[in-house]
Amino acid sequence: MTQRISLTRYLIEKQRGSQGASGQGTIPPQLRLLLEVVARACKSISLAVTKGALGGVLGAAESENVQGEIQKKLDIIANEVLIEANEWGGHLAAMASEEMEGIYTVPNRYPQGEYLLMFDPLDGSSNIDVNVSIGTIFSVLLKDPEGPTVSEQDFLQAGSRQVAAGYCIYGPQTTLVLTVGDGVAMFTLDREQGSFVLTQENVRVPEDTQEFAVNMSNMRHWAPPVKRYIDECLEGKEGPRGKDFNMRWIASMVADVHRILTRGGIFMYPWDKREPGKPGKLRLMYEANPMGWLIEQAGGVASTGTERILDIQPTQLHQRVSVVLGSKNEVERVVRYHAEHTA
Ligand code: P6P
Repeated sequence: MTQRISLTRYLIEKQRGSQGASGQGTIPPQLRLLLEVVARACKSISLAVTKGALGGVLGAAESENVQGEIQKKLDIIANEVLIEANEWGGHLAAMASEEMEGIYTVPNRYPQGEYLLMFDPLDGSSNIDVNVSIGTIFSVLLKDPEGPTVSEQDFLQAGSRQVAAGYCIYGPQTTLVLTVGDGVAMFTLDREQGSFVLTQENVRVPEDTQEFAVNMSNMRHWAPPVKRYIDECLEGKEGPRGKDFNMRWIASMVADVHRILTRGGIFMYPWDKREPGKPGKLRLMYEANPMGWLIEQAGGVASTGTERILDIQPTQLHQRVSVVLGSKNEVERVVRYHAEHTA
């Protein structure tokens, strides 16, 4: 049986920069600590999610988040778990969350660190009550060491400046998927041991696919290049693509992206004309950027349709973005269709 490498050992070897099981790459001690704490918080969230009705955690809370979305009880629980797990460790300066309007600065009673942590504590929460996979998405930036006290401005960095990103998917398995900039690794939670165990590293997204993920009910609202791409997929063998396509839409980005990291595919949540002023539905800082980096680190492409997601210079903490990510050759085709449309 292959030796089981725990997340702790994987991160310690990353910290040492040894050639161990994880290969090249090093991370500073404070980042290792941060990632261990986030993983521990995800274990707690997984326990709460798995209890479901037995834990009295299903259903809606009587509140809305900053996005104007009705919060689920588990949205609030997951947010609190991440805040409480991370605020005292001394590795963070501040946190930002889909569930909170402004940033959460580490209280003065705790030492301040140099990292900034952003998260969607429970993505896909509309699926909670129907027992479909959901997950936690997180992104880590470095605060400007020379800067004054931490503010929202510190978070407004392009996705290319992330130092770590990942998600934890709560499905048939609880799996943590992580990058620190030298490839993507997956860790499955061994519930008997209570630890995450390395189950895949050097994850690669196949450059081609026959599987697309999009919410087809929005088709009439899409821009022409997106409609052209999906129409051609639907024409299958008889059409210009010369091959049939399959469709998946879980309405849980974590689950759709996990499938793409596992077997390829293209995921799209494009701009649509229902809210022309909004570039898209998904949030840049704690959904598109971390997922986009993971996809790129696995050899895929992450675009808005017209530009690389990780190049976007954010102007607002909760800004939205159009997302087209996954298998390189398919995403590049969508980008080409956008360019041809505007030419
Ligand atoms: P729709 C979940 O609410 C989410 O933010 C993503 O996880 C998911 O991909 C998308 O929205 C689903 O959106 O419009 O299909 O419900």
